[in-house]
Amino acid sequence: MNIQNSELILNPDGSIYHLNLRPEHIATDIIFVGDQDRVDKVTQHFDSIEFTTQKREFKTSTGYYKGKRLSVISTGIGPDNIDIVINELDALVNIDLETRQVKEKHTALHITRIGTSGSLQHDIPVDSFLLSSHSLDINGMLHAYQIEDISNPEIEEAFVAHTQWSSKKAYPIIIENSKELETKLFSEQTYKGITATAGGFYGPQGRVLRLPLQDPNINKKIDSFNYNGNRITNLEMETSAIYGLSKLLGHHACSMNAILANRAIGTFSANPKQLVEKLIIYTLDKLVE
Ligand code: R1P
Repeated sequence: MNIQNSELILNPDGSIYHLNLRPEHIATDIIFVGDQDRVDKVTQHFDSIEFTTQKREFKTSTGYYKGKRLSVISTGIGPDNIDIVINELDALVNIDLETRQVKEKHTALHITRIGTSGSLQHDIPVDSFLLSSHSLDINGMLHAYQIEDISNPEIEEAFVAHTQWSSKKAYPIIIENSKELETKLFSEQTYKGITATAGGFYGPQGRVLRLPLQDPNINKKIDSFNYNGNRITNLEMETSAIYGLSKLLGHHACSMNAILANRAIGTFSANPKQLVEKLIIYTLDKLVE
């Protein structure tokens, strides 16, 4: 069946609508960053860059690091952007853009996010690295899809009971990372835990400036959740959407987090740029090992 022009939108040069990319522009190993300025911070370490483009917050550069072809893409902020980025990247490799038909042969992408995040636990300090073994989706974007095969009802039910999660909010979903990528990226230099992904920076992450929260104790309840030794270690805004859509579409994904803040203690890194730079180099080297 042909996918209609209104559903799969291409630009006049044949590139996909938001990312501005054609299939030949991307590698199958991809690094996601949030901030578009972070793309150059990654590619400055490359041997060579073959292609760069940008539309809105989506900047892509493809090149070689120590002989491995990699694309670096900025996703901007939030799960709504991840819906665009992953669906469009998947279309580039798994849909024939000329015939508008799904290809018979599936191509799996390997997606590693290098992000910044706030720790929720006293013992996961500022300036550390954390690999997301799972992600807890509390933003709801994934509920637009059929998620039965990727969710983990037992732990989700335990989380709902522990937090007395309001039924008016999106039902939480726990999604696993790619064990293949985790094996490459994990070391004694990284903490590991469940990363919660919120759909906003302030209220949805329990921050209060002038607006009271639906549940003023939500962060304390999230911090104290423990399921067979699995804790929710940090909060950010993309990982569950990346894990969920990657699993549904047959791609591999793993998130690496630079812990900039410790929300349990109230501290913030004295040198966030240096920490992100260290995580970039660590991740690049692990990907080519
Ligand atoms: C919020 O300031 C942004 O920073 C974090 C959050 O997930 C959100 O995107 O990640 P990035 O630094 O990767 O953008």
